[in-house]
Amino acid sequence: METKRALITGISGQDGSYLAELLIQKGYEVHGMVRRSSRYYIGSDVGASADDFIPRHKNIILHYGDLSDFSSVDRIVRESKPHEIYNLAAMSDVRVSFDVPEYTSDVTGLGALRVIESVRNNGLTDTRIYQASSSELYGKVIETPQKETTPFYPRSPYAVSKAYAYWMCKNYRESYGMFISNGILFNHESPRRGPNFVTSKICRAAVRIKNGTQEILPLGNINAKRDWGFAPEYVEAMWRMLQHTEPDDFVLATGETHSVEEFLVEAFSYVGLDWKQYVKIEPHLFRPAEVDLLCGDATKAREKLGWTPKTTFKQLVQTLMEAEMSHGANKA
Ligand code: NAP
Ligand code: G4F
Repeated sequence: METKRALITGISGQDGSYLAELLIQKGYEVHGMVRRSSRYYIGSDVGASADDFIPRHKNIILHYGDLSDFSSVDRIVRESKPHEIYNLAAMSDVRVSFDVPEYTSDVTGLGALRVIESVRNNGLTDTRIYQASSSELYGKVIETPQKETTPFYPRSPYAVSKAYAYWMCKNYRESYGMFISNGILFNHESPRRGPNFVTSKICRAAVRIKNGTQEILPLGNINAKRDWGFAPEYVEAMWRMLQHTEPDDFVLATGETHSVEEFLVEAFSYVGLDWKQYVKIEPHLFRPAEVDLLCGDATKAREKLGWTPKTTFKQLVQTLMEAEMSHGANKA
């Protein structure tokens, strides 16, 4: 039987790294789009550069490219001829998207169009595509919990760009019969989370404060509530979406919501500290428009994909703190 080929854009990110590991385990040949500046987390190769990385994993083939550059997207699609594409690359920082709205629209919005248009232009009619959509689409929420039928109300340039990508994917599915599925994922975290996201920032600070190498933790809106899950479980569902009989849109979420303050309590109590003594609320860390509450209903994913999240909020914080305690010194 022919070896299955998958192309992952954003392979160097949190989800891309877990997904690459999962697909390798399943026997795939994995192609990844990387930028010159990309760094890796796959296996023990934390921090390896692309050039070093290429010879080490015979089933991972990295291609230099950029979602803002159609010629590179198109070349990578033609070279890899993937059975499955996971479009995970994005300018994924919501707050930063307010500072770089045009760039965010180009990469996070138009980037998705470049991927699906390349597949269409190259006549890859059997290629299945996963688009990384986001619970940020729900923004100023119309109903709680949010599910696939909940109307969108995006609240940031990032979310508006993801809305554009979501609708383009849906339109290509309906117009050209392409197999494109949107995963509407609520926040999911791991020890590989980028350092600017709030869970990573809090855990790192708690350990550093405990060790005496940091004094305060500047934060923005700690009243915001999120539905936080564990990233490795979520990438498994991305794969399931592309094995499903038909393309569709699926919410992935835990169904529980917790505030940033609750996260602080758990993380700081893990190292025996009172967060109130160290957190400084900084106006510049608030967003021009905030998403106050996200809480997802993943019933459809459970019923159609057989997917349920396993890690509870407390277990998640523990996992992140344990990793931070053991690896924190290397993550400066
Ligand atoms: P992440 O860790 O921030 O990774 C983003 C990836 O995109 C990185 O590999 C980055 O490469 C790549 N990238 C950025 N700009 C690019 C460009 N112009 N061209 C090519 N690649 C580019 O994000 P994540 O948490 O893994 O999330 C994966 C996807 O799911 C993203 O689309 C995100 O918006 C979406 N999402 C995430 C969550 C979540 O809670 N994690 C929830 C819903 C949706 P470099 O290493 O070169 O920077
Ligand atoms: O960790 P965050 O930056 O994640 P956010 O904005 O929810 O976005 C993440 O999840 C989305 C899915 O819902 C993804 F689509 C997106 O790509 C990304 O992965 O912030 C979480 C909450 C926000 O309400 C924010 O205002 O934490 C609040 N917060 C308070 N102080 C802070 C801070 N967030 C960050 N990053 N840094 C702070 O100092």
